[in-house]
Amino acid sequence: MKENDSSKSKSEKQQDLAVNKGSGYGKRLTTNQGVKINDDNNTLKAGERGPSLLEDFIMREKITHFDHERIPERIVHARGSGAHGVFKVTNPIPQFTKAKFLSEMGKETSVFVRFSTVQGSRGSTDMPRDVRGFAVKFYTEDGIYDLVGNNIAPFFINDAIKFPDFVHAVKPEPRNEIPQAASAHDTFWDFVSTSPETFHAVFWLMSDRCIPRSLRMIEGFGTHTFRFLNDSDESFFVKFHWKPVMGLQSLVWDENQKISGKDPDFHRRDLWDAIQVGEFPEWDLGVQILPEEDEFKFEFDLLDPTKLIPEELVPVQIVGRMTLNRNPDNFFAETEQVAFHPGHIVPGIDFTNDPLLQGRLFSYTDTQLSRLGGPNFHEIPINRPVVPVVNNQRDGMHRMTIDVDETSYHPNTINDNYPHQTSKAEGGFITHRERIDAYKVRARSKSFLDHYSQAILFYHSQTEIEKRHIADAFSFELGKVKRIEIRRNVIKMINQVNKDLAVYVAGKLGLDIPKDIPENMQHSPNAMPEDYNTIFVKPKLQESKALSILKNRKTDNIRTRKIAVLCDDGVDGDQVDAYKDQLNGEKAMVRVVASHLGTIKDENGKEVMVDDTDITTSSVLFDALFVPDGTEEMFETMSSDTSFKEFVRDTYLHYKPIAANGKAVGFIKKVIGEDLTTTEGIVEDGTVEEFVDAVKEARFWNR
Ligand code: HDE
Repeated sequence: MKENDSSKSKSEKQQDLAVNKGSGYGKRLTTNQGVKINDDNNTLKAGERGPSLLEDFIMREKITHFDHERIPERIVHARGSGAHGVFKVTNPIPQFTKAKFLSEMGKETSVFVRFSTVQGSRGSTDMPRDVRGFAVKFYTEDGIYDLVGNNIAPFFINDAIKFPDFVHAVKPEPRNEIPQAASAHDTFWDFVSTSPETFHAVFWLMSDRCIPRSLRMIEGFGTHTFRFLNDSDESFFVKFHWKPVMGLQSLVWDENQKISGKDPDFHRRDLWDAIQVGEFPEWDLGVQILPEEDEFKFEFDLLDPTKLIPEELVPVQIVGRMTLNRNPDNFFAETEQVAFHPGHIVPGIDFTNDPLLQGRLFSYTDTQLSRLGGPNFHEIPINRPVVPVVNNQRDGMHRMTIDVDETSYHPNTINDNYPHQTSKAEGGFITHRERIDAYKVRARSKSFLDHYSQAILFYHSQTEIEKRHIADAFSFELGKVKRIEIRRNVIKMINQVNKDLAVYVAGKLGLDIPKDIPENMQHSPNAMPEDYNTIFVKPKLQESKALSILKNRKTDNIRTRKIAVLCDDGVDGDQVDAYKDQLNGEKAMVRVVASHLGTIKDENGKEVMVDDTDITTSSVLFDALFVPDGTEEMFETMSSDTSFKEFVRDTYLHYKPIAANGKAVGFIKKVIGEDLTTTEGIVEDGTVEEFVDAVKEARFWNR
């Protein structure tokens, strides 16, 4: 519970207290029928050692309920973490939309957000290389609005009918259900190699964006082009963006894999802990707005969800800020039962004909019917709008509402025609009037067939370090693919994007170096393994700065950065205290790591509290390391312990800041050994301020 949250009313605080104690606090155990239970520990038996009796309604009720505790997990995005918060308008945009939650300065709307991975099961690791779902439910005064997006801008396919194929390909393989939560296997890359429309999103997947440091440090994208409608019925195209106030940060792949073993709940825990200590994660909601008449202005199609609109072409305007300030009270009731749907829109927002979006509009209600067991999932507390729900829908599985009206149809005379419709002027929902004059066809627009131009733009917008990471990611993923033909085909596709990258990855896979594509054949179907029904467009824009993480780094503070103080008996306790005080003052999270729990004795015999041991934690769970000075004996002990040494080495090899004082300088240099290529990012006998500056930098890539 947040003690520092002064914005809470007394009754909210009392409610918090009750929640903390639990709803059963101070009460008696009963059955589901309200009968007080006398013995909850023993089954009714014929004699103490005799058979159990069928008539034991208490035991049978308890076990029956337990047997049905699980509901089907989500088909995709099964692994997720949620949080409550508030969205506040900072720059209202009534000129573009009449949606009330966006058009009044300072207006606050409650939200619930669920972040997720895509591929793995509900119990899978938080740490696959994977897209993160970023779904936001706004409880607006006009009803529920759901913005169900991802942390990557493009999607993998551009027609809904391909979604089951895409998901089957990326999920564990059907015969042995291997691998869990990983795209590094044959069926995924087989799909990629036969569906080049995936390739732009694949580049995002291979980039550092899909191994984030924290869910608090990811961007969100609505992906599709939506519509805004203002009070005068003018329509604008809009793309939604969430920009994390903390900036974007990622892990390195080796570190990411190790975290997956050391703490598979790493992201869930990080989000929970930050909110719990009052370090509330924040995002700005941005919109790219395009007038109707500009629909055909670009070399790509706005309706194609495998494309983004570069921010250089249409800038992102910030509308408001979302702050996540409360952890769920119950994971199942809220995070598991929340039901998002891109079709939950409010007046002022509307759809476009993006064929992926159109398919989603069918899918999300349909999936809740089997996942949440019937048509009344909107009555589950987390899904309820904050405005009254009044209509003639009745009954069905798990109906909570007790309808008392004489009629359940419209129009009627018996109930004076209530509930009745709402006029447009009074805020009734009106669909945008769009003229459609076309043949009914099963086809895809030719404007959707450019599969490479934005993959090229994305790759060219990265720094050299990020390009290296993409190259290594392709090498890892394709290296796990068993069928050589699939690897070869993907190399040919990479060659369409960048020759050097294709050469590097081919080298790692032991494949022939791809041939130069002659100038006049570049971006030509003839260079491809077969005709993929692709058109080749050379991107006009060479670079978009917004696409790189490192070009947009934020280095202004070290809030919530996790810092390990590695030491043991004999440490300089005053140094530990001084660093802890100052780093905690900067709102970093400092933990003392030693060889045993409890306390260690400093060189003067004073006790120092230990938070973790070198075997309960690991350097990969920290952002930076401080090794204080200490006695010769302390460094002898630490030098003879493999896990202490691994701690120091991994911190260095994962490019993270290190501060070392006194004898610790020699210790860390000896431990890092011949891998010590530069002392960049190592603060030797420096001040705490110098260390804080290094922690702000986060990584020192020149090592
Ligand atoms: Fe989803 N998607 N999706 N999706 N999606 C689901 O709905 C689906 C797509 C996204 O935290 C499911 O309630 C189809 C794009 C998120 O609860 C399901 C298509 C984007 C979440 C479904 C797409 C997303 C889902 C599974 C192609 C980003 C998790 C459980 C036509 C812009 C929401 C559920 C949460 C969940 C279907 C494509 C994001 C099966 C058919 C594009 C963040 O209905």
